[in-house]
Amino acid sequence: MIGCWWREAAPARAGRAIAVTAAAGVLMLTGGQGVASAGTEAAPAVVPAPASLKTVRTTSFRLTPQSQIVVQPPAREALPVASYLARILRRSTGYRLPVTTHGGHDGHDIGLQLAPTGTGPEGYRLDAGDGGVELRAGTAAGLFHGVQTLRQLLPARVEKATEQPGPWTVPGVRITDQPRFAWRGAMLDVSRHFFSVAEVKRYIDQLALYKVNTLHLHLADDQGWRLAIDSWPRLATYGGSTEVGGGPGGYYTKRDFAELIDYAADRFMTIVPEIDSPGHTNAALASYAELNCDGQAPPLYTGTSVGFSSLCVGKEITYRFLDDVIGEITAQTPNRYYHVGGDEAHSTPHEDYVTFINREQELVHAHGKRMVGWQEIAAADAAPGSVAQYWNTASGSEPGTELARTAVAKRMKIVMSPANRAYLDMQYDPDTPLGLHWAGYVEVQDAYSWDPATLVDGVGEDDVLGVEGPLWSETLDESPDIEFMAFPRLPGLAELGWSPASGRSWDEYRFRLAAQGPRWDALGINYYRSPQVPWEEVR
Ligand code: TNX
Repeated sequence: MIGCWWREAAPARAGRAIAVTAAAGVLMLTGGQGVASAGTEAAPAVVPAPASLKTVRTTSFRLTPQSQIVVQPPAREALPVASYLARILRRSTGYRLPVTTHGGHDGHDIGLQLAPTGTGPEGYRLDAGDGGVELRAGTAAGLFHGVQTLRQLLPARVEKATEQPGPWTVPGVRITDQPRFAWRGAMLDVSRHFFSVAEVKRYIDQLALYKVNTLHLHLADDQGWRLAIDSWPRLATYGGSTEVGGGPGGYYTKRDFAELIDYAADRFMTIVPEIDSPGHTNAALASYAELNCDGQAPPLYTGTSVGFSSLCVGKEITYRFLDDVIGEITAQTPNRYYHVGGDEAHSTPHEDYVTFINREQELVHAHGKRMVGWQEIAAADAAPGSVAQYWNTASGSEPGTELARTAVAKRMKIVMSPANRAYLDMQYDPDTPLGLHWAGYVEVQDAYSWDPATLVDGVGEDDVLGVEGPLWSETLDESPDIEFMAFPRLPGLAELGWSPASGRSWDEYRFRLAAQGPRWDALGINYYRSPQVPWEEVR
């Protein structure tokens, strides 16, 4: 079994001023928005790379003070997306940009239309040129993802919160785009350190930029229970009262949680809740003595060890507790999944573990959801359509690779989160001031240069539901910390989840990634200036 042997705590906070060395000058920037190999045609620097993008050099679009955002009927679902776009563009351009449903539009306008485009439930078509911008999708989600692409086609200063000088030009493009995988996720551990509603919303906005559609919230672990459960109130009020290092912790009220779910939904992102079990449960065990096999509540825990706690598999109250918790949470979460955790249950005998996960799966099904869990749940009688989240490193000898094949044999789906590629809490190198390194150091190239459908022998394209970047928070406690670990790796994982497998290469990607830097500067995102990324060459 893979252990997690990291150092206890990280030293200073990550600073912004990290020196960057520019890489070889063979690529050039064009028009402030694109990068291209010398002598070849410029391609706009969009991340994730669209499935098909053609630049049309003879034309371009310019936003003007007269521009409108014109929504074609049927408008009801498209209007909120148009308003979202208008809010972003108005701040930096200072233009009025009225959203209207009246009439046609001319060369200054941005048109949004819900119409079949043959690009699936999340795809879109985007044409830009001197005739205007035409964004079409079969769903509002598709329009929303198309809007994210449009943002990246505009100059980086469009992301600023205050009025900036123009011109606001979009290169001539024809884009047809749709995702490779349905689950493009990020996980945030709000247990080891608590993050406020505002901090989670900030991360949601950043994830939406890269077409991430799943936010997995790790809501309970040994160090803290972070969601109010009416039938077991002490979970939050006591179990949520501290965090790693002994800080004040915190929890989301039901209203807070509903606010997060709505905020995510407005960005076409779904929240998958996780209550880790049967291990990683000290906060619950400390809150209710009756959940312990010996009837004794342990003290709250503020360290970073794993594998010492377990719910009591033999007691019926354990399942009444789970039924209540799962019932209250699933009543709030609209999507089809509930994450049971299931990892590193080192204090639960294997037979008990299987019994426990089987019973928990029944409860998840009784509440109308599919079970998701870390790879270990594949050892239980997981149902077809349940999801195993792969977290080992695929070196070949690890238990996770076998568990992943077991999961496939059970017709489960796999979400790929290999720790040495996708774990956003891994340090970039030995000097990274935050994070852990039990799975190794994960530089930006390591995080990008792999493929979800070829990583584990016996797990192919059809078995993979998607990709997720987990961000464990033993060493992180505020937004700048989240950002420093997620950026610039998260956009690369998002691209693995969205873009076609063919034609991707680190040598090309790193220039598109570098072009994101000025956007993050404009948005105030605290990112790691990896020396692998040619930041200076795209300024
Ligand atoms: C392993 S991998 C864990 C978490 C830790 C993380 C730190 C897995 C499913 N669990 O409990 O927070 O490593 O990187």
